[in-house]
Amino acid sequence: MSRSEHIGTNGLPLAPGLGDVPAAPAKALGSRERLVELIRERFAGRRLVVVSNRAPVLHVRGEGGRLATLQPASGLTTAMLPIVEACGGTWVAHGGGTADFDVTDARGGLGWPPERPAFRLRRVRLAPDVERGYYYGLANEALWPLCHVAYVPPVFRHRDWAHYREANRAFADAVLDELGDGPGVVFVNDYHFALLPRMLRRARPDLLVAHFWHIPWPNRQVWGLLPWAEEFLDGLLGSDLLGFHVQGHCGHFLDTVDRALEARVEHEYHRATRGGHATFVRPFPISIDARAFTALARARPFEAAFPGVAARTDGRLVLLGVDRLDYTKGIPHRLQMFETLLERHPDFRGRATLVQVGAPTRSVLPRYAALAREVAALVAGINTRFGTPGWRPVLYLDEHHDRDALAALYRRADACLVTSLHDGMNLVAKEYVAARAGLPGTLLLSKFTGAARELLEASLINPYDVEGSAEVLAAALRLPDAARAEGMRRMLSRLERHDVYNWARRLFRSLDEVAWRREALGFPGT
Ligand code: ADQ
Repeated sequence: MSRSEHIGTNGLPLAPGLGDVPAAPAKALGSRERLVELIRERFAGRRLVVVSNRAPVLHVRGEGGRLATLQPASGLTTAMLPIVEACGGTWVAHGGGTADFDVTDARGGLGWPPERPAFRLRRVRLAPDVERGYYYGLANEALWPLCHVAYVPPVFRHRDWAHYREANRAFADAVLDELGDGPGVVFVNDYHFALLPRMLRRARPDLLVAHFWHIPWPNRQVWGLLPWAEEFLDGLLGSDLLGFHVQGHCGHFLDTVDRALEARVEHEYHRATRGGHATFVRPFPISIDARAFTALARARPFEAAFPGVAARTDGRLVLLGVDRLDYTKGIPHRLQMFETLLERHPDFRGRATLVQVGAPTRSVLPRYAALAREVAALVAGINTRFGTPGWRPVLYLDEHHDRDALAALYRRADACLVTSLHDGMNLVAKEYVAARAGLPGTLLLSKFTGAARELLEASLINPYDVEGSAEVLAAALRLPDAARAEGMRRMLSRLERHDVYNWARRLFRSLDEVAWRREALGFPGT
């Protein structure tokens, strides 16, 4: 255990009881086992197919043509991987790695992990212009800003729309090919595949289809800006169950359908019916595998994972930011907040270091490239203004990191700063709580995240209010360690009960209810 883990923010050794929460004893039946049991019992005989744009692993050619694997930084794959590992089935995803198809069978699939395959990964090949239009264009320059309402205008190109349809078609074909004629449950993920549920329903009305939308759903006026608003809604209403992180987004969705489409919306039953088919719309707040993340964070010493950072922060407070470099995460606001903290509370100068980890993402898009430049300039500005020969205020690590290294960094951090301008959930906040495992900590959390509805002991901020947020941060850092540990422990205990398996179990239980209803109504294929 590193030195910092025994020392509170006030520099005094931790009182007994403020330390690490001991590893929880194994329960009779853990949440992972309960999920697997539910799927075996209720969906026996149906093949499970999970669909997402991003794959859990990419194959690339490294130096000298050596084959290497990459695990992308993504909230979605973080959440889905343990589920698919537990339940088996097929995961259909874009094959975006340079060597992805060097290792697959003739249909583009492979067992994963190779040494002991837990599921089949089916990769979908997209032509470069289709990928550009569907992923970078429609998904990330149109839908992403439209849904997050972070004051970045969406861009609508008709060519992107054509590519989006084409990509959805390619994924639908892959799903149908994997299923053959057999019965199936398809779990579609995210805004990349709004048209997929309708395509699947047309081809195979007997399939059970769930769709989970990982980002916010805006109000109907904002959604109405989308030139293809009706087509998207119709596509999503091909599913049996549509999930969002929070009730507010479900309400927005039903309200949007009510105004924009020929459909019957019954708010009291949380459903919309179109062409005789009902789609249930419910909140399922996503989570992480908290116990596994705690174990990961304990496994690797921070000093070994980040020797350079360890040397520069020894004996100092570490404030941590972990994000994909995305404008919705409010990274410039966070840097300005830290600058304000140093300006107004000089006792933190020389004593606190902000470690900002920013994984590059969607960098070919101009808005993302501009953000990377803005962040680098802000970091340089703060370091020039406040830095001293022995202290660099901001350490900026603008690269992807392995999960075990990241976990060690979270564990070392005295505070984690989540300043999203809007976020469906935000798993970083949950990973921090799990990594600290009851050690004193400060979670500064934007109230515009789904996570803010659950992590009630966090210090909530409005990131647009930079000065106000800096004051909340200063006050939170000055709280006694007993209070900082108590809050973290409470959040951890809730997180352990509501982990990612529990999330999936609730979702599949709802899907099971839908299947019963369909059966009772004599729906095809049940
Ligand atoms: P994201 O926008 O990707 O997810 P988030 O939920 O915070 O956001 O997840 C990010 C994940 O990437 C975390 O697991 C984090 O550890 C990892 N990560 C971040 N930076 C990294 C780095 N430098 N190196 C390696 N890993 C890094 C979307 C929605 C969220 C929603 C999730 C899940 O935008 O609101 O919580 O999906 O539904």
